[in-house]
Amino acid sequence: MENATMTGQELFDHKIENDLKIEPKDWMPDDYRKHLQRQMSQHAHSEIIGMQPEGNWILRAPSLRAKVILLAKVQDEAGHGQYLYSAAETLGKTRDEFIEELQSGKAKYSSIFNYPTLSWADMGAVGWLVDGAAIVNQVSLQRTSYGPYSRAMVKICKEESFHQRQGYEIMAHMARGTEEQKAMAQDALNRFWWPSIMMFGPHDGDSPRTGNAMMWKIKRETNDDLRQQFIDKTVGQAELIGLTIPDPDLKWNEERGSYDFGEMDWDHFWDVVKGNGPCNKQRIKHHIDAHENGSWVRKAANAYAEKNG
Ligand code: FAQ
Repeated sequence: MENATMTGQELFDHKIENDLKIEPKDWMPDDYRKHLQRQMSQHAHSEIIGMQPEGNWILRAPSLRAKVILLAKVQDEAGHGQYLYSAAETLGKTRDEFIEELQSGKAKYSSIFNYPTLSWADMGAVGWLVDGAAIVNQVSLQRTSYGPYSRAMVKICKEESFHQRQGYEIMAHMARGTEEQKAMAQDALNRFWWPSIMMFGPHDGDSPRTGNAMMWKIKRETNDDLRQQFIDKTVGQAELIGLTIPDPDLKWNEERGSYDFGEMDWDHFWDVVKGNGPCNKQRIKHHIDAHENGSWVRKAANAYAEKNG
C-alpha cells in the first residue's frame, strides 16, 4: 500500500513490484532515468534512420498501389520517431541533445538499418522480417514500467502490424510470381534473415543491460526469449509461401516446443554495433544533411511559437 511517509525510493520500489507505471514527475533512481534515456532515444533514432532503406524505393515502387503503401509506411516510421523522442524528452533531456548524440556516433540505432536495400523484394523482407521482429519486441515493451514509453508502444504496435502484413504480402506475391521474382524474394530473405534475428541483441549471458532492465521491468522479456518467439512465428510463414530460411541448423525441437537454430556471427554484429556497419557512414551523413536542410523550418516554427506564445 502506498502511503505519505514513503521515501521516493520506497514508492518507486512499490510501483515496480506492483506493476504500476512510473510517470515523468515521479521520483526515480538516476540509473533508471539514464537507462531509459539511452534505450528510448536509441529506439527513436532507429525509427528515423529506418526510414532511409525504405525511402530508397519510394520513387521506384512497381505500381501506384505499392508506392502509396510504402509512402504511408515510411511516414508512420517518422511518426514513431516523434512519439519516442517526445516520450524520451519527459526524462529531462532535449530532442536536440539526443540528435546530437546520434550524429556524433555516441548513441546507437538498430544494427538492422546498416544493410542496403538492393531490390524491390527487400521492401517485402523489411516489412515482413524487420517490422515482424520489431513487433515482437514492442508488444513486450507495451508492459514496460515507464508510462510514456509504454503508451507510445501501444500506438506503435498497431501500425507495425499493418507494416508486417504489407511486407509479407509483397513476399507472398513475388514468391508465387515468375522464377526470377521468386529468386528475388529468396535472395532478400537470405540477406535479411540473420540481421533480423540480431536485432534482438546479444545472447542474454552477453547482454550487460538486461539485469537492470529486467529488475526495473523496463524489459519484460530477455533478448533470447524474444528472438525465439520471433523465429517460432516466422518459420511457418516462410514455409507457407515456399521460401527457405537460410539456416541449415533450423529444426523443430519437440521437447522444447520451439525451433532450434544456428549461431549468429557475433563478431560481425559487434562490428556493426560499434559503427562499422556497411551503410553507417551513409545513413548518418544523410541524417545530418536532412537535419541541416530542415533548419529553416525549425527556426520558422520557433519564431512563430515565440510570437504567438
Ligand atoms: N543494434 O545489453 P544489451 C524498428 C547494443 S524499431 C544496435 O542487450 P539492451 C521499427 C545496446 O544498445 C528497432 N545496438 O542492450 C522499424 C547496448 O549498447 P549501449 C529498434 C544494439 O538495451 C521497422 C549493447 O549493444 N527497436 O525496427 C543492438 O538491453 C522498419 C549491449 O546490448 C528498439 O530499439 C542492435 N540490434 O538491449 C523502423 C527496441 N542490440 O546502449 C523502420 C527497444 C544491442 O549500452 C523500418 N530497445 N545493442 O551502448 C531494446 O529493446 C533494447 O535496447 C535492445 C538491446 C534489445 C535493442
